[in-house]
This record gives sequence, structure tokens and C-alpha cells, in this order.
Amino acid sequence: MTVLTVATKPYDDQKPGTSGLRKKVPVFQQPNYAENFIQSVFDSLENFEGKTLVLGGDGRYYNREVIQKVLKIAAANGFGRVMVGQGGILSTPAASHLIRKYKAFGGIVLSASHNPGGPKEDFGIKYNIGNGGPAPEKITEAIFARSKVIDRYLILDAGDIDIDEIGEKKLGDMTVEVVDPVADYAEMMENLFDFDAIRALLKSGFTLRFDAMHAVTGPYAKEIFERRLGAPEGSVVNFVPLPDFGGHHPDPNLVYAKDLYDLMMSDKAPDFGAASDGDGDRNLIIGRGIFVTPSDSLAMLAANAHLAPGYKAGLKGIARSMPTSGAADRVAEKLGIGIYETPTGWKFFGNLLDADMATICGEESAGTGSNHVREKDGLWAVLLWLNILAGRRESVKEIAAKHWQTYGRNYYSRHDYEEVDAAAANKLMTDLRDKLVTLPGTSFGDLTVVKADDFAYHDPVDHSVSEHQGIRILFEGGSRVVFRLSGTGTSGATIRIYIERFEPDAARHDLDTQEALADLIKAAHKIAPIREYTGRDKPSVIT
Ligand code: VG1
Ligand code: CO
Repeated sequence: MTVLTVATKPYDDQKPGTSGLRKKVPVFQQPNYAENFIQSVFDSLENFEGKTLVLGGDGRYYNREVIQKVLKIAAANGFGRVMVGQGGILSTPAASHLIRKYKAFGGIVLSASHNPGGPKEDFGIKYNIGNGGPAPEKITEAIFARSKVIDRYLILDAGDIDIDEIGEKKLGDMTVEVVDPVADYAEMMENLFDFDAIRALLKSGFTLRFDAMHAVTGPYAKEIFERRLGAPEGSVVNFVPLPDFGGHHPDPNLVYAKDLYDLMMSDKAPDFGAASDGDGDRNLIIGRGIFVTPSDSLAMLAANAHLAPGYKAGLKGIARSMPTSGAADRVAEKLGIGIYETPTGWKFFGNLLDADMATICGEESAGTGSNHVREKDGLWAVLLWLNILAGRRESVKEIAAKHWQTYGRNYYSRHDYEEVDAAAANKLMTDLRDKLVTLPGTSFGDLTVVKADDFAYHDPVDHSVSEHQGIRILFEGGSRVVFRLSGTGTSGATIRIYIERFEPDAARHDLDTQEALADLIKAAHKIAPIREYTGRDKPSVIT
């Protein structure tokens, strides 16, 4: 088969964001748009000739087409083998696992995660390195630089390959191996968790609902919860992955997983409710009558992880993204282990995990994971919760209440202003940055600013520096607000405000979160008058 060298012109907007390149489908459908980016990835890598690439996606609209493009471009560029999930399906954590298990050179994951899918919605391409994790900034910057000057791509002149039948086939000199997307992943979960204990819990009448949101975790959840753990059929809902996720946002938060939330707050609630996102790396945890914020979940999982066989030796350290609440810090302190604060995005955890400095990591955006892979992992978090519930035989509510009694409670919320005018959002951030030096010492009601800065991260392993990772306003007593612009949106800009208050007094652990944070929210809007800049008077999403 012939390798074609196709002349192309660069696009100027292929800068990977927090998690890969994300654009609307019609943008990806422009002539050579996807091809340019894929070739730019390969042009930024060295010494992959004859090696293995892992490939899969979350099944969203345009997934199959781009799978074929990647296969042909990978073959033309000299990869020896591509392991592709059957039907083009791999959850993000499952892809990370395959890369590690089979010592692949790297992987390509096609997903726009929690963003909606469909002909006019979102698509994404992400490159993962040999440790199974998202490419670090050094590589994403090289890819972007290459994409701005690319003038040709290589592609095999071949027909489409069947990706629905398990087994090996040839594409030119390259082997394409179509693999079961679930098997290796499910086996890893069996090794990390006490499946017998969870099975016994479920036999004892404990009920659960897992909402796969018509996204990639459906087949994984069916296999693990219902087939292997014996949860009754029907425990997993919305389990058929659909290219448009049934017309919904596959985002497991209180806005988009409202049905689950309402059920969990009703008198028909099962004991435990959970959901995952488009590509299976996020998790939502709701006990009967109680939503567990992702920041709290990270802290509670870390405090109880020893109950699961995979973590019985204890944790080396905990890492959290800067906007994530400090709840995990108190657990790390008590355990006498390291705590690391990184910028937003899983790529910053890779070095800490590789260096065995951190075992469990988490983000306030519903991402939790550990050193078992190099991505956040939705089902892993659900299984660790189930393992803990099986070990403690207490309700989620009891576990949370006791946790707060021991460690204090970090009231926490994030307010998003989605799809606002990008120029207005940038101006707001620039103006805010300009006034940082003047803020310390100023008061907003009872709140006095002690520190205000633009977060910069110094990676303790490779000593790289990442600047402008979010503006932090810290108040006396440990409360804070953080401002950031999203790096995953595809239209306009999204302003995120993260609000946190620490409450040590157990008598004050039953407050409504928004009320507990009301004065901080007010101060945030005084400091950065979002309404004046954007015309918006309320957030589009509150988590
Ligand atoms: C968001 C979250 C971040 C997460 C990223 C990718 O990024 O805040 O914590 O790592 O999405 O998650 P941003 O830049 O929009 O705030 V996923 O599930 O989209 O891979
Ligand atoms: Co995701």
C-alpha cells in the first residue's frame, strides 16, 4: 500500500487546552483539520517507529471517522501496531491502563469529555504519553507550534478497516489489534478492590444506582456492577453509549445529572448513587440524602483507602489541584504524608505519581484517581466508595458526618459563567491581576484579605514552571475565592469562581452550602464585578 504525502495548510487555532484539543464538530470537519493535528502530534514525537499506539474514544459523533484517520496516519508514520478498542470505544482511564499494561509508546483518546456530542456539538483529540497520562505542557506546546507551520501529512492510501471485530488485521505494514475495551480494565479493578466484600454488601440488601449518562462507562459499569458484583439488573441506567449522549451533557454534576440527584434526595432513594462523564474519568457520588462534593470525596477516600486491598499499605501522598478544597490537606496532615497543590488538569499529577510522591489525586471538578493509571478514573472512585461502604457498613451520611467531626468541614462550591464573551472574560482577569497587589489588608464585611496572587506551579520533579494558573484571594481564617478561565470550552469563555470556607465547629456542619458561603460570594463579586463585565447576573452552573 502506498504512503501518500498530502500537502496542507496550517490552522492557527490548534492549541491544546486543559485536556487536549477541543472544538465543535464542524471545525474538526474542515479539510485536513483533524489530519493536521494528528500529524502535528506525530511530528512532535521521536523514536516511535515500530512501536505501539493505543487508540479509542468515548463514542461520540465523529469518533469512528477520526479513528480511521488516526489508523491510516499512524501506519504511514511508521507505528508498528495500534491497539484500538472495539467499535472505537475506550474510556479515558481504560486507555491509560492499556498504554501502561502493554508498554505502548503512547495513546490517542478521542473525546470532549463532559461536553455535549452531536453534529454541531463538541469533539476532541488528546495525546497521552508512555506513562499513560496526558502529554505534559512541553509536548502540547510542541504540538501547537508544529500545527502552526505544518505543510504536509502522511496517510496510507487504504480503505477503512473493520474495528468491530476483535482480533488482528494488517494495515500496510502496521498491525491493527481490535481489543475488548472492558476486559483488562475490569480485571485491574478486581485486583484493586475487595469484590467479595462488595458482593456481600449488595447481597445484604444495599442498593445502588449508577447513571452512565449514555456515555462510555455503560459497558464497563454493566460488566463490573451487575455481572461481576451481582447488583440487580437495572442498577446501571442509561448504559447504551450514544453519539449524542441522548441529547444531554454527559456531565455528572447536580445540573446535568439532576434525575439521579432528585432520586437520591427522595424517599425512594437507593443507598448509593453515582454517575460518570462522557469519557469515564469523572465521578459523581451521592449517598441517600447527601451529595458528596468532589473535594470532600477526595478527602474521605484518602482517609479510608486502606480498607481496599490495593491501598492497604497506606498512601505515599495526596495531590489536589489548586482550586480543590483543602479538605484533603487535613487528611494528609493526620496521616503524616505529603500533600501537593498543582494547577488544574490531570497532566500535572503525572510526575508526582511516577515519582511515587502521591498515591491518590483529585480535582474539585469530579475527578479522582490514583497511581493505578495516569488519568482520573470515574468507576475507580465509585468502586473505592463501595469498598469503603462494605468495610464500614455505615451510610454515606454517617461517614461524611464523622469525617467532618474529625477534620472539620470545608464548605465548597464552584460557580460557572459559561459561554460569556471571551474579550470581556479576559479583561476581567487582566483587571483582576492588575489589582492583586492592592488587595491584601482590604476588608469585605467581616472578611479581610491576607494574600492575593496568581498561582504558579513549580513542579518538584522536573522543576518546570507553569504560570497564570488561577487567581487566589485568601482571607483571614482560611477562607478563599479563586478565579480561573476554563481551558476546555469550545465557544466563548467560561469564568469559574471557586469558593471555600473552613468550618471546624461540628455544630455548624449542617448549613446549606450556598448560605455558608454567602459572604464570600458577595466579596467575590465586589472584587471581580462579573455582572459589569459580562452582563450576567447569575451563574449558569453551580456545583
Ligand atoms: C475542566 C476541569 C478540570 C479537568 C478538565 C478536564 O477544566 O476544571 O479540573 O481536569 O476539565 O476534565 P477547565 O479548564 O475547563 O476548568 V475532562 O473530564 O473534560 O477530561
Ligand atoms: Co472526562
